[in-house]
Amino acid sequence: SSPHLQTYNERAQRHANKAARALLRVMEEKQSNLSVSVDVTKSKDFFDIIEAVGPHVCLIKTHIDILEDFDPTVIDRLRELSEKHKFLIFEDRKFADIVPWHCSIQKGSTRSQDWAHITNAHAVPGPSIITGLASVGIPKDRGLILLAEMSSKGALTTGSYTEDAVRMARARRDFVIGFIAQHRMEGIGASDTDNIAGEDFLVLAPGVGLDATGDAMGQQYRTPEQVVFESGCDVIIVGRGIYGKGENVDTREVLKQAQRYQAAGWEAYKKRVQR
Ligand code: 5FU
Repeated sequence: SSPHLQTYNERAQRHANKAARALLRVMEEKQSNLSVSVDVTKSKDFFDIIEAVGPHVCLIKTHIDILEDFDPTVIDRLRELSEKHKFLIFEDRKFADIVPWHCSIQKGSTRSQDWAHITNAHAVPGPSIITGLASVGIPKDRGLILLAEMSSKGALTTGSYTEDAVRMARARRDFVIGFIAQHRMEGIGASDTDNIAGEDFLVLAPGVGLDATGDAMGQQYRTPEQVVFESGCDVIIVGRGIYGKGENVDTREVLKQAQRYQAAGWEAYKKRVQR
């Protein structure tokens, strides 16, 4: 049956990639398909949010370059919290360049391959982006997510672009574990000769909100029910729905919202695998 009708646990046992297996196991263990996107600029707010939501998430998504007071101790603390609360880390780096930058991710200031279990890339440069990132990520058991569909209004990630992104992923199923997308992607763009049996792409969906339908800058929100139950996505990515502006955060409110989204995401998943 299609992966979205199987339990996270069943999929964890079969997945070819170690980071994907770890994520699926954590989801089942913590009963959470919630990823919180911690898009704040001060490390105090960053850690206040992570401490509050840590027990309720499977994955913390970062844009590490937006921290105005970043220093290497941020990474040490983030890794400690990842072990303490058992969540994986996803650096939303959106690589989109030719291969030589992979030298820079090994040597630059943040070196996300050392601490992020998962990172992502645009498909626009073609298969070389996967080859390049795999050369750094595979030895460290990392997983890569490709952007197949974006949540913003007017996004160009549609039709044949999405299909080509899925074809690129299919060719590297050991490393590409899934997509940023709004729907399931197994079998998309496959020809009769492609072996798609056992294809299991994790679908991580941003643009999730319970109280808003969008923002003034083109973001579009769908509910956990729409994303997980109706469209079969696996992980809900929530930012402002949980921490609002993200300044001087009220950790009790953040905790309350995290629990609310965790419950909504899990309920939609239970409903999906039970049907
Ligand atoms: F690839 C994408 C996308 O298509 N839409 C997104 O919103 C990524 N995102 C990220 O998810 C975006 O960069 C934010 O980090 C996060 C959504 O945050 P929000 O506060 O829930 O809108």
